Amino acid sequence: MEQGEFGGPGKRRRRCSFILGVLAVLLLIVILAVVLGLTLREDSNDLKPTFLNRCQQFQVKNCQHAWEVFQQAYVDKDPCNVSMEAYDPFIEATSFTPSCNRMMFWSKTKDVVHEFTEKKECFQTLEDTVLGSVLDGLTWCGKKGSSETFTTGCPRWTDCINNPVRSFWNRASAAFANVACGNITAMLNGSIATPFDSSSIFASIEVGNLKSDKVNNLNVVLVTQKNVVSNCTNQSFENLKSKLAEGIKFNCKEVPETQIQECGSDPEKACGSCW
Ligand code: N1C
Repeated sequence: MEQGEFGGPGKRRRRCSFILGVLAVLLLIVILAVVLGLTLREDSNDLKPTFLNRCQQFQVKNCQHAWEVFQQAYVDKDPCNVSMEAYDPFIEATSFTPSCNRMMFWSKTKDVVHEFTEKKECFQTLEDTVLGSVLDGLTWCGKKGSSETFTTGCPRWTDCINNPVRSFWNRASAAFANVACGNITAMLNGSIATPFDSSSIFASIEVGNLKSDKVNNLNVVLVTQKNVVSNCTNQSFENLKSKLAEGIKFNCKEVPETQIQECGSDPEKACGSCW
C-alpha cells in the first residue's frame, strides 16, 4: 500500500518523462525534415547554382560573367515583355564553334534525340552546347521593380508570347541555326499528323535561319513507331521545302524509333550507319 503510494506517482512521472522524451524526438525529426525540405527545395528552385554548375562542365572562361549577362535579359522586367533580342549579349558571351556535318535539330522528339546523342557522340543538339545546356528544362523570370530571379509564378509557355523562357529558346535556336554548316540532320516525329508544324521553333525560327552558303543538305529523320501516322510524303514537308533557302537540298528518311535506340546502344555501329 505504502509502496503503491510512493510507486504510483513515480511511475507516472517516469511515464510522463518518457512521453515528453518521445515528443521531443518527434519534434526534432519534424524540424529536421522541414529544414532539410526547405534547403533541398531552395536548391532545386535556385537557377544560379544549376546554371553555374552546368556552365562549368564546358570550357567557358567566365561562367559568372555569362550568368550576369544572362540575367540582364529579364531581371527587373515585366515577364510578359522580354524580347528575343534581350538575349543578344548572352548569346555573344557564350558563342560556340559549330560542328559542321554533326548538327542535330529536332521537333517533338526531344527524348529520343537526346537519348541517342548521349550514347553516341556523332551529333550535337543545341542542348549539347553550353548555350542550350545551362537552361535546358528550367523556368525563370524577373519582375518589374525587383533585382531577383524567380523560378515559380512565371508565365507559362502559352500565357504570353514574349515570356523569358520562350524568347530565350527562340533566340538560342536562331543562333544555332545561323551558324549551322555542312549536312545537317533534323529528327521529326512520324507519330503526329504534322511533323513540320509551323508553330514549332524548328519551323518558325530554325529553318528560316539556315544559310545556303553554309548548309548543303537538310536530312530529315522521320522517327516512326508501330503506328505510323506520317511518312516522308507528308504535306507539311512541302511547306518545309518552301521555307528552305534556295540551294539547300532536302532529304527525308523514315526510321523506326527502335532502330535508333538499338543503334545508339551498339558500340560497333559507326556514326553514319544508324539510318
Ligand atoms: O518547338 P520545337 O520543338 O520545334 O523546338 C525544337 C528546336 C530544336 O531543333 C532545338 O534546336 O528548337 C531548339 N530548342 C531547344 O534546343 C530546346 N531545348 C529545350 C527548342 N526548344 C527547346 N526546349 C524546350 O522544348 C522549350 O522549352 C520548348 O518548350 C520545347 C520545344 O519543343 P518542341 O515543341 O518539341
